[in-house]
Amino acid sequence: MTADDTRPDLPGAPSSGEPTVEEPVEPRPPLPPKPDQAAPAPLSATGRGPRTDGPVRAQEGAYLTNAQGTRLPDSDHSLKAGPRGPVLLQDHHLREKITHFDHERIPERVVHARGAAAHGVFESYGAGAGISKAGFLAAGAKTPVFVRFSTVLGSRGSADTVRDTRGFATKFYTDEGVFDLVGNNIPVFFIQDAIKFPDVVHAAKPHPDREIPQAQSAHDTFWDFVSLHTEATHHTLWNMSDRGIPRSYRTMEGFGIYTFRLVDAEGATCLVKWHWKPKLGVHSLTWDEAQLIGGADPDYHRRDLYDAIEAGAFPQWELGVQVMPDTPEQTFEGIDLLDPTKIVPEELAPVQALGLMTLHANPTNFFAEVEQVAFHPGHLVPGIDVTDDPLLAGRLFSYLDTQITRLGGPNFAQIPINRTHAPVNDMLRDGFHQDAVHTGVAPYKPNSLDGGCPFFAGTDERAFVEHPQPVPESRKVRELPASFDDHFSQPRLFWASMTPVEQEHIINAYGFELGKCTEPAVRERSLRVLARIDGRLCAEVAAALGLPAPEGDPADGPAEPSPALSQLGRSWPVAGRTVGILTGPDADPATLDAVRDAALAADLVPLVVAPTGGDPARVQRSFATARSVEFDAVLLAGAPAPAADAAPARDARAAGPHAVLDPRLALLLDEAWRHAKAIGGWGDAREALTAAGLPSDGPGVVLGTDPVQVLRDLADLLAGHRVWDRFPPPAQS
Ligand code: HDE
Repeated sequence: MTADDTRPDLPGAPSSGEPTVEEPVEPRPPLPPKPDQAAPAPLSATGRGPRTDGPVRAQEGAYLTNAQGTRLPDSDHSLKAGPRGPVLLQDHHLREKITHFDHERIPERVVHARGAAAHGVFESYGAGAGISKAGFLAAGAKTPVFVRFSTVLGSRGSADTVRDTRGFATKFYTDEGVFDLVGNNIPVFFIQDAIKFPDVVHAAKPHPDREIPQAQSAHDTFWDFVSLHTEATHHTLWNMSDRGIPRSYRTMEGFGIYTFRLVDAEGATCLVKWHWKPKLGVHSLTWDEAQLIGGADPDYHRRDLYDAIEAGAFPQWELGVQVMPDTPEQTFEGIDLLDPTKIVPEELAPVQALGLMTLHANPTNFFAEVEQVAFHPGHLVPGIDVTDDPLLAGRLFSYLDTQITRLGGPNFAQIPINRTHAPVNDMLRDGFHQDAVHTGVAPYKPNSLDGGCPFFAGTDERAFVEHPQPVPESRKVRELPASFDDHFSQPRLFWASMTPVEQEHIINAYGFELGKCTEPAVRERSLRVLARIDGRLCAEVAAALGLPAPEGDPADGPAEPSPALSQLGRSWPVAGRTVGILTGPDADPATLDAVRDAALAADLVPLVVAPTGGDPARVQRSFATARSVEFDAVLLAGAPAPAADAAPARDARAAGPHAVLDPRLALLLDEAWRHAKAIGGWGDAREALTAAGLPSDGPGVVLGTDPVQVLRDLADLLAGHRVWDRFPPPAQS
């Protein structure tokens, strides 16, 4: 391996160079980062300059050193008194190596511990310039961003595809300081006051005695809490919908949830809700897929994000706002804008696009960037202000507080990924891990010894000045506004907005989750909550649990649907969607090349599955490693016969009498069918489908003689995400 190694394009390769089979022993400079990677900008601990020659990265020179830069002759053997020991205490290299290792872990985030992130850029359309003076919303402004997606409940090592809310946190490195938009993929929250956050998290986390179950809400303590605390109903319903199991981070919407106040250059204000709209549309897994992936590829969402960026299929979202007038009541069309359990339907306030975010680079080092990034809803810039939402107020305290434990002190803003791109001139001093060398002798104000520096800025010098929002005359209370008591009108709206197949998924999700609860009282109480959402939902779930369905409240009126909430019925770009191409040993290489080229031309990701491995540039999966859940659609190049390793004793999926088709592929096709995925094929594909027990003329099956045309037809089906009419929902009684 040499510094100039250029290797053939090999998606997913862990290294930027091509490794040799023999251990390299000739000293050489470190390999460069991979082309899909970026790193934090080359800034000092206090903002702009002094710049280094490149991004902030470690590892210099050819020789192994200790932390002080002293070269080392050996790192494999402790210093001993003779080959059979004892080990000597004077081995300072051993002690340094082991001591550092002993302290490699930091506390994981108390929530949102499991995440993945990428670098990107936000380009403003200028449409927000009239309502906010924030510089990054000016026409044509380009702002670097770092985005971290996450699940909420699981530990750092938990599976990606669990049913849960997803975090969607964006750090904008603007010229006026860092702006963090710390949102979720669900536009409402479980609680209306931050003081309840420890309660909801304690209820949702694993049971404190046995510490199970991991990363999921399907257990007694969660349903005990949410059935008693009915303001959680709306968020819980979204979790039980397909939104709780996204297909990909790339196909998730993001929401700021809260109402924010935007301020323009003249001081005029409006109230807004933030939205991220994915260019690829909003798509989800099926529950069966999500569970299979949890075992087959627990890193599924991470891998999907990193692979897409590596392949150049850069994920994109439009940032938009719903704009509402800033009235003294802070309500809109009867909806209390300070209540974080309420949405404003898009039909009432359309989302106006302000700019486009593109994620174009993967992190270089997970710990340094993804683990150490510290978001905070209080990182605001001039032109963006908060409202009096009691949930948001608690968050403004919590995020700063939590980083002090998690990142080991108050100087976490100096960690490279957290460094602002605006010059810092603060009077914060000292503390653990102080990275800056401050000059001056007067870190206080007023002073004359540092010439009075630093000085206050006025609004004209782009200072962040809180909007002087009047505070109504009141008295001290521990209360919420009366309008916050409405816990059911919006869950009813959400349910009414779902198509029949989406409603089926919700029924199934509640049946599963409550079926996992042990306590009859918890199930019964939860059914009472469902009765307030919809009678049929409640009856179907009750039937699944073998319980009688309680009556709803006759006072609950019919809900006006918001069609924008449904994920179905539109057509979306297929960029970055995966197509598995199932091939046998005698597949025609020229045909495969043509299909693969056509797939790449359509921005699809073709993954060729062959009986065994081989050249990883041509074949990405073997029959032994492939599973249907990796693919959004499947192509059959004929009917691949059972491979030599199709033995049940070696691979349990190989059971079954299959003479025509490899049994692993029969299972793969069966799953693809079950998950309503498009299936195409040519040659003997019809025989293969018959051998797998599937109808070759069923919905979403395209067979033909021209493989490239079959691929195009498959892509058309994929634009609707799934073959939704493969399984019509049962007739409603
Ligand atoms: Fe968070 N939340 N949260 N949260 N949250 C954290 O901060 C908290 C809430 C969200 O990728 C923690 O750095 C309170 C709503 C995301 O690093 C912590 C309340 C929304 C992330 C915290 C909420 C979020 C966090 C844990 C109730 C959507 C991951 C580690 C008032 C708008 C950020 C950390 C990342 C993380 C507190 C509710 C989004 C403990 C007290 C609502 C995306 O500070």
